[in-house]
Amino acid sequence: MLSVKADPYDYELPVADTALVVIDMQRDFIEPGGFGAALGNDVSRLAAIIPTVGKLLALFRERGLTVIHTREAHLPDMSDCPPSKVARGNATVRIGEEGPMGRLLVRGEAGNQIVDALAPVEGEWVIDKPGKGMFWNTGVHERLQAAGITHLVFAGVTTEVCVQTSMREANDRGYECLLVTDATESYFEHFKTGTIEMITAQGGIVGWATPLSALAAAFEAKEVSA
Ligand code: TIU
Repeated sequence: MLSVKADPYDYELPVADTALVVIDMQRDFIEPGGFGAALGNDVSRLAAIIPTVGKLLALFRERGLTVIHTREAHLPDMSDCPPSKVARGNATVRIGEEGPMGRLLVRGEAGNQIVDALAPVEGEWVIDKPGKGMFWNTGVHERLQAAGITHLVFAGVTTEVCVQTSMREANDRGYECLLVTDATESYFEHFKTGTIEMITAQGGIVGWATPLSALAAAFEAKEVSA
């Protein structure tokens, strides 16, 4: 068991029963010409966390731990995309329509892939999710249970939309969740801050939060003492 300095108090992390979940680090949210940009957002804020997410991935990969990547992705026939989701907002190009990187938020399109720097490697789980949360219509809960995973460490984008929704879904299913604060980002700075406060308030009503340095220090301290 690792003890990680975190808010609102130390997070106890059972190494073998913990998975890293990297939410939606896709070109569609992070690069110009994707879905995030079509909604009018400044995507450069999200690109800035790629190196930190890379270091977090390395921490788990070097130790052979479970790594899960999610992608917000719809079937090419859009049968898993509610019309309300397509209609929402004032996007210049809508979900399912052709953009510079292919059809927005559609499985298999160039823009729907995880950014090259964080691409999944052999053996890692890649979960295509039609919703904002990672549990809706994905079967991932059953897979996690079969693997004996009880603790989830979260990173990715965006903090208040797909990351927070996934953490809340995980919370309701009994997982102990830790958010890595410098490995997540929002198009809106105050939403990121507010989300971290919401998660950790009231004694960790949704979970815990900590920077990558504290998580890395906890791994290293255990390995030195082992
Ligand atoms: N728009 C926005 O902030 N997020 C999403 O639409 N999806 C995810 O957060 N992945």
